[in-house]
Amino acid sequence: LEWLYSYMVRLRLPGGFLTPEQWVGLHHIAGDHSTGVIKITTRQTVQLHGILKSHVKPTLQAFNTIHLDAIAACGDVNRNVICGAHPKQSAIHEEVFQYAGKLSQLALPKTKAYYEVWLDEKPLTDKKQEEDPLYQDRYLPRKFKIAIAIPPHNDVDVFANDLGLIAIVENGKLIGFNVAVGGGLGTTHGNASTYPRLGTILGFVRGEENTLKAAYEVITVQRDNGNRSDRKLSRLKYTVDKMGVEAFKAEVEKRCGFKFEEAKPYTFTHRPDYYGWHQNHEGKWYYTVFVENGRILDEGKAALKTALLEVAKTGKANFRFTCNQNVIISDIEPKDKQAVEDILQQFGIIAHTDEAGPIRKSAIACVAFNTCPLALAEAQRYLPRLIDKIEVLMDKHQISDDEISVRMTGCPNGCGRPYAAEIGFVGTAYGQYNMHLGGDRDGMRLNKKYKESLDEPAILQELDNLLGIYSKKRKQGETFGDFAVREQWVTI
Ligand code: SRM
Ligand code: SF4
Repeated sequence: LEWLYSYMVRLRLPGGFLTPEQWVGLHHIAGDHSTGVIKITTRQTVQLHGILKSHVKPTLQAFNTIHLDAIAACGDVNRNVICGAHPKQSAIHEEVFQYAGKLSQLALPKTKAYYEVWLDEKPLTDKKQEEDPLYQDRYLPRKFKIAIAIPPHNDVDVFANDLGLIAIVENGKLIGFNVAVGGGLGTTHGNASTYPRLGTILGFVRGEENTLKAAYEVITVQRDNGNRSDRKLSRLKYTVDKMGVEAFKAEVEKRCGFKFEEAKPYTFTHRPDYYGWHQNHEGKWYYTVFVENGRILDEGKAALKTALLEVAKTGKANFRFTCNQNVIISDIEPKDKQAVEDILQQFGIIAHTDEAGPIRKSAIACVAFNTCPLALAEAQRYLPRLIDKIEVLMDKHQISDDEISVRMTGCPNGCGRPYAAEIGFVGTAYGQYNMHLGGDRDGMRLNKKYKESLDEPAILQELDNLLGIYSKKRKQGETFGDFAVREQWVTI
């Protein structure tokens, strides 16, 4: 007898896209091998939990039959490449989605071990085929993350990534990207040398060839200069700060053989998802479903999992995950819209999405208990209940329409990006959270710690007071995060 080990499988899904056939497959694989809950992550993909050891191989083999894999979804490599998810945003969405695929491919490890171990492929006889010019014999010092944002929407939280690309569109054409480096959020309680950091823009790169080259060389500079002796200090953010932004940029430019142009102007005005029905430039329809903390299951009045399966079975829609842990039922022809709407009505999805309040819809929580081994406090199992109580306070102070961003994690690693929220809760112990304030609404400014290790009564007391002052004293259009800074509740 051995321990009853159980595992989590996370898919590599650049740009977060699934066909209806893949959705049906995912649904059944989740049912056959895991807890059954399909969990959308903050990086636009899905995880399945509770996969018993003997089910890991069948799970990966089943995913392979629907052309999905879990390669490099974890580890000291480039992770799932994320991009703006809302196809209604602009005609360039498809182009940016292609970039996500190309970047994922560019930075995919060359080893065929996944195929040999899980898919029973014969080991390569010519090991030269596995030579890896990017990862060589050492991989990266640490995980590496790439995001592509399409202004004005920052649904990917572009500055929280090691490499952030901001799409620049001129006369309706994608001409290139502003390149930001050194974003990353993980910290360690009690280790003052760790810190969250937003990416710094190095400049603009034009065209596909230069963009891919720049991305590749940012990774090689990290590979060759990142800290390999202390994993707490090994992300690109520390490399950039150790080398200095100008020296880092010069090294990337030297390896690229070209210089960055001056960064182009851009503006972000929105970060949460655009819920409900929207039509894109081609006339196709999209419905963004609210999935609280990314957990797809049949619960309460909304049979989310069944509804999405029924939609997939019609073959009339694709699926796109968002970095806000939601799913967009996408690419629906006008003639098919009613059929999808009927299914969503039947299973309570439209009511579920419409009835959730703005603060709930813009909130994020990480997994935390009971599967995350690093959790110190609850997050996705607790935030919905805390929001019930925050909503009562918002009602009391007549600000229930306010989309204040609230994010919670069960530890300081930052998986729900709490440091980039207007109100961030970071778990310190069971039932206790550091409260952070002063981030902006669009992911351009980090928050700061306001109070330490608060339990629920203390959180609600603080919020009652702060929301009351905000409601009375804010200027027209002023957000809670901006107000917190103006009031000097934290010093930014
Ligand atoms: Fe994360 C580790 C879950 C996005 C920073 N993260 C973990 C692990 C794998 C725990 C572990 O190492 O054993 C968590 C698995 C929990 C579970 O039971 O499933 C975990 N991270 C998640 C997800 C599922 C949270 C969610 O609820 O959506 C997200 C999966 C993303 C994906 O699909 O790839 C997730 N993690 C993030 C993000 C947000 C982002 O990337 O936009 C961050 C902050 C950004 C960053 O990387 O700086 C993040 N996760 C971490 C860290 C801290 C890294 C650091 O630099 O210090 C760890 C711990 C580590 O790597 O040692 C971590
Ligand atoms: Fe686990 Fe911490 Fe990440 Fe939450 S933030 S999923 S508790 S590692």
